[in-house]
Amino acid sequence: NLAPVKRALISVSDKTGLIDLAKALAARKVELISTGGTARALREAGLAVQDVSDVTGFPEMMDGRVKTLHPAVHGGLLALRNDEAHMGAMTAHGIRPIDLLVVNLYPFEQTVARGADYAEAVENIDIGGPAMLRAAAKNHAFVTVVTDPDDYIPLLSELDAENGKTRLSFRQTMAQRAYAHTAAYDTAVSTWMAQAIGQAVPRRRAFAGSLAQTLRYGENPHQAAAFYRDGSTRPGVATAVQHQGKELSYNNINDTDAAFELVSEFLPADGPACAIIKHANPCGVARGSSLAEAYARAYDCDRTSAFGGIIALNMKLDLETAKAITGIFTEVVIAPAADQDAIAHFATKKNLRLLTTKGLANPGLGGLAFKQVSGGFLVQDRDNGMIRAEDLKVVTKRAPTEAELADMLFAWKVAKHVKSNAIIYVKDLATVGVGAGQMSRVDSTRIAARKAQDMAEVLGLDAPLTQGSVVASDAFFPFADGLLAAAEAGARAIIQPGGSVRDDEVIAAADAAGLAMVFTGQRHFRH
Ligand code: 93A
Repeated sequence: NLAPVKRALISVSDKTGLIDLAKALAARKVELISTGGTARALREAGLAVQDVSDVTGFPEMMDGRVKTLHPAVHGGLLALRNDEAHMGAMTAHGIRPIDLLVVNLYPFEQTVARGADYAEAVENIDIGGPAMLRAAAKNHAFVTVVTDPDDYIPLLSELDAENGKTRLSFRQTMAQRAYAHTAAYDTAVSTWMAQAIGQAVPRRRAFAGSLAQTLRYGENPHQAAAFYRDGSTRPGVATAVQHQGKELSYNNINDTDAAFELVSEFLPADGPACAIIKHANPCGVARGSSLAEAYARAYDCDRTSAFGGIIALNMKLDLETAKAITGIFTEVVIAPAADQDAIAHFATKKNLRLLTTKGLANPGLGGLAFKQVSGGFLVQDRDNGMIRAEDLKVVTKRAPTEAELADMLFAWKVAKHVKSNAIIYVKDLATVGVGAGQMSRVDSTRIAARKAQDMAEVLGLDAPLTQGSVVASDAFFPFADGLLAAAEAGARAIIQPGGSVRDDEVIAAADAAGLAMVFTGQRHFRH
């Protein structure tokens, strides 16, 4: 019943695959109409094309702001071919049907990403393109719309298989993609504008991303999954370059993100640092005099869990560190950069993925964080809280020593990246026990101490490294029991937000045990 595709309008900013597509359409006797730049490219390739200005009877005007916004275009896209009145209107106004629309939009996100100013960003908001995409997609009963160059080959296959026509199911799939494309596009504009006018609060915002990758599966093999980018240029897992190894899995991406966000807390100017992540929690974080030493110290926090872990480094990966890392099975290594000989060393390990990011992520940067709940999702500012030594309030009789203070600030940075309830024991700028994700704080405190005890046996130490350690707690101790458990494990100093109704009790217990304790006044719940 539907007629074969006879007339196509092509208007694309991304000219990838354009000429091949247009040649293939011309070979199938499809008439081509195009806008300025697209028409020029087609003519240069020797193709016959009609200018959209000849179709509308108006020149492209106002710097191209108005080129296709005309009834000769929109009537041709929107008319119901089985409606006499619609067809009558077409005849009365000299409008001819457009059966196929190929449009991709002004590269708004790329323009903004390369630092364009406000006026240039505004000029790159495509109006005519989305209008046509939405019109053609609405009329998918009769019109085929294609917006992604990856769909050009499927389109041609469809036309060949269907004698120059397309099936309804194909048009529906393409229409759905067109709406996803225009929705994501307007979202990018809205996100940019919120930032540009300083309205970064997560209110009245639209959210969308562009498909980066379809994943083999989600958290579990029975879950389908995909990875979307939000257009941010911030160094991280979404913008990293992968040098080798198989495709990242859903869990890999999640853990790699956790690892890199954590290690980015540690400025390279203060020396090398390494974080090892398992199931989104760190099982070892350390500084060292060299990167290899930082890795070795992080590994020694919990060698059992580090197996099959994800490693993030705050500096360029060197050969020595690369060699140490390949001593055990590791899933992913992410670093700002990597030396050639380190890359060459990793090449022998086919299952190890190496990612480089061209820098660290600024932990103080704003942005939004999402969490899905049934029937909706929660949006909040990302946790960019950062504490300096001068923000700390000493609440015990004993003040922390310089070394304890340095360990406290280190432990606090780690605590921000550990699932609540989070308890972290640190000694000499290395975690020695991590308690994560427990329903009671005292359990986290005990689990971390017990893990340190286990490691003391593995390392052949007389006493666990929690002896003489400092402890960070992501939220206040509601009772003195957690603090006492830490003291029992040998902790000498505590960093925590404070703010419990029983703070006095907790402080008295710390004083009685001879501990030094500081309050940050800031909490780092993470769920
Ligand atoms: O400035 S627009 O919003 N006004 C329009 O009427 C219009 N029609 C198509 N931009 C418009 N387009 C866009 O031009 C298309 O979405 C496409 O991205 C681009 C193609 O322009 P050219 O063919 O000149 O390279």
